[in-house]
Order: sequence, then structure tokens, then C-alpha cells
Amino acid sequence: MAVIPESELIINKNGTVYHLNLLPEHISDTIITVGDPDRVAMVSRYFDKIEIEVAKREFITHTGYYKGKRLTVISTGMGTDNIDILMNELDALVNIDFQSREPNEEKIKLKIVRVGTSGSLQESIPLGSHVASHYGVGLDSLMEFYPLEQTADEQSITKTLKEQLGVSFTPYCVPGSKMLIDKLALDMIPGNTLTCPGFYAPQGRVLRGGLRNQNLLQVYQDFKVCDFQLTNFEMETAGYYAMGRLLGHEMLSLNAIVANRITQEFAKNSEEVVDSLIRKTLDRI
Ligand code: R1P
Ligand code: URA
Repeated sequence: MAVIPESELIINKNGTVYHLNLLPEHISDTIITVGDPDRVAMVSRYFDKIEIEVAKREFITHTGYYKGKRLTVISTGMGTDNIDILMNELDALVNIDFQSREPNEEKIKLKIVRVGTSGSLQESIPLGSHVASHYGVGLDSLMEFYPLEQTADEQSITKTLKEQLGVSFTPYCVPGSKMLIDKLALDMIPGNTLTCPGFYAPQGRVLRGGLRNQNLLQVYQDFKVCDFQLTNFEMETAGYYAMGRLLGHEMLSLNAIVANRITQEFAKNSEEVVDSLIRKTLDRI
């Protein structure tokens, strides 16, 4: 097997992986991820015991035990460019030998659950609800650079979205883990999540920068291919699902709906909405 050069898999002087600053033994195979670094402590405050606390840039990691189960919680910051780093480095920690710099023969499958905030694209998905992403649809450019394979149905969704948006790039579409959906989603609303490469214009928000496509939000809201509709948007889910498919990990994105873009409301109790999603996730994971 090919040896991975020092410039591709960068290992810090203390043996940790470049950005995450972690050693293989620092992580569990079951990982909760959050965007906001402050949310890591909102998760780990429920742990019986915190074993490891590591911080570098926006990547804050706590590993400990919740009701006897070893769990890791990591913050990622915002956007799929950070998910590219997170997923490659987590995968390297479990599936590449840092001494020989070669992939291990036996591959470990991580279970990764995103607990994030999101905006609703449908009036019927209210503030305060929890949406489990059955699919992630990416409008970001990350998958322009990976050999992601997609089914004919997935391609038909992305082709139609490209035409309706009138954009020059091709979106991508990947499902979440059925096993994790069955285990965690239970009472949550099943949804299809649009991952945008920004919070403002890509999500149809106008402050002073303007908007190229005045119909953008309407296109998102009305989008339909057979019974596939978009329910909500945020900035990471599709990147997770695509990287999970490429690297062979089980991925699920859970969304706390804090904004409804159709009714133009923002949740006054957004911290509670996130906290109840954290507690559900910890109890079910
Ligand atoms: C934007 O406010 C951020 O919130 C959402 C988006 O995906 C983006 O990262 O997720 P988090 O609450 O997990 O950060
Ligand atoms: N996060 C997003 O990306 N969009 C929203 O509207 C709310 C949270």
C-alpha cells in the first residue's frame, strides 16, 4: 500500500493530527458534532465524566462517558470546508497507521451525528421542531473535487435543482445513515436538508449585499421531484453525508429549527430547542 507523504497527512510534533490536535486514543467511535464551539460544553455537561479536553482553532473536543457509554463531542465551526478537514482527520485517526503512514487493512466505521441549528423552508415545519435529515443536498463546491458516486435518483434531483436555480455548478445529493435514522430520529420530522455555501445570499437573506436571484427562496420552497421536497437549510449536512459515503462512515444530521423563513420568525428560545435536541441525541445514540 502507498505510504502517505508528510505533506498530505500532517502529524504534529506530539503525534496528533494537524488541525484536530488529537491522538487516535482521544476519540470514541461514536461522535457528536456541533458547529458552535460553545455548544461542546452544552453537550459534555451531561457527561458522567470528561476524560479528554483538547482545543485548536474552532475544533474543540471533549471525550467522556454518558450513562457509561464513551462518547466524543467535537465542534467544527461553520461550512463544508471545515467538514472536509474534520472528516479526513477523523478517518485518518482510526483508519491510517501514523507510524507507517499506510491505511490499515481493517477499516473502522465511525458513527457521527451532527446536532446543529437550521432554518425551515416550509410553513408546516415550525420553530422549535427537530428535523432528521434523510438526505443532504449540497450547493457548495466540495464535491467538485472528490469522485463521489451518485444513484440515478440522486442525480435526477440535483439536475432538476441545477436547472431551476439556473446555476453553472451541479449540486450533489446523498442520504443519511438508515441505521442512525432508525435509532435516533423516532419522533423527529423526516426532512431533506439543503446545505448552502453561506448564511446570507445563499439562503436568500438580504441585508445590504443584494441577491442575484430574487426568486431563490421560492425555488427552494417549491422544489419537488416525485415526492422529494426540501424541508430546511443549513451549512454542513450534505458535506457530512458525501464524505461519509466516500470514507465509509455512518452519518446523521439532526436539526434544531430556530428560524422559519416562510413565516419570517426566529425562535426566542433557541437555546432550549438546541438543548432538547442534545438531550434526545445523548439518550438515543
Ligand atoms: C449558521 O448560523 C450556522 O448554524 C448552523 C449552520 O449549519 C451554520 O453552521 O449550524 P450550527 O448551529 O451547527 O453551527
Ligand atoms: N442556520 C442556518 O444556516 N440557517 C438558518 O436559517 C438558521 C440556522
